[in-house]
Amino acid sequence: MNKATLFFRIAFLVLTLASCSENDTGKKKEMTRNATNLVVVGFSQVGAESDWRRANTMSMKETFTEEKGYGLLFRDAQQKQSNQIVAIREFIQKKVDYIVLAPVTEQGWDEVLRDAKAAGIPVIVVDRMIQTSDDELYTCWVGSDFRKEGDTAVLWMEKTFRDKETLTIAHMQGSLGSSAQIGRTEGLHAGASRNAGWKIVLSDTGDFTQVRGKEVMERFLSEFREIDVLYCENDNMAFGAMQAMENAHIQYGSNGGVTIISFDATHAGLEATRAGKISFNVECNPLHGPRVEKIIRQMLNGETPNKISYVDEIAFDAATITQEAIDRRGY
Ligand code: GYE
Repeated sequence: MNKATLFFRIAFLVLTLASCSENDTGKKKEMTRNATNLVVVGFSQVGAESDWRRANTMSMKETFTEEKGYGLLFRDAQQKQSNQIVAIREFIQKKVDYIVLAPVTEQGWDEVLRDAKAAGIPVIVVDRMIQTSDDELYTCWVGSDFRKEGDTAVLWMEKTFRDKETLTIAHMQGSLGSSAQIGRTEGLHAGASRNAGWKIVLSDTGDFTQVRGKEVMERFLSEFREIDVLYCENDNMAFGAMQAMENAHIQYGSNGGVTIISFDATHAGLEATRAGKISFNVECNPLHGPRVEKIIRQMLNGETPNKISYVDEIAFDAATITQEAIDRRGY
């Protein structure tokens, strides 16, 4: 550790300890922060529910380091919006320079964001979107086009199953009310409404986790076994569903049985795709750290970032995926 880093560490510790004390005056905190010269970022993260999420957390932590001039306050909400509201209030109280929010759900942010705005703290929304009564309550958003992801999966289904008169679909949804669930679900529903033979026979949320994915699939199989397609809104739920199918001796994959469609295309997800367990996997990129940093740099330079920025994404077909694509995958 060089001297500058040591200085920043000590200074940041002083800042954190100082702001923990409830009796502190705002003035004193301000003075302590200025002494560090760090840009303080409060990041409210959804949780640690999936490989995607862990990669996203890593990307943020690797980006907002003291070496690069940042002090990061990281708060894991354990998939509860109420925890995120507590975290944002803490960030306001600590007078962070920027609030970064990866929201659990789209709704319910107006009140706390009004407080952030009143405190003059810019809010950058990342990954999932939010719906607010007033767009000025947040500075900007960067993330994926989830509806487009759903449409990409549906186009593949239309092409792959064009000769099939009926198609029975089990739909494993992500966390209800999250943009990732809403967009991917809308895509499937639009596909089902224009393909008369498509029947969504089962539908439930597995909350984006492997454990819930397994439980939900067990229940699905106890209700209905003639499933053609499992439309699964992320890789981890797909892994859970695979365990459930293996335990129930249900065949799945590209060689016959249940065809699995998944989202995220993480390293493990791509391996399962190459093995033919997942037939089609739509990419969702979690490496948002540098994107958020770019936004903060723009603001520090007095520029106005784009209100909405979508990340480019592709998809992987089990029939064509290469080992090289997997090797290149860093998450
Ligand atoms: O697909 C899932 C994660 O919001 C895009 O959340 C994200 C989703 C991702 O838990 O794996």
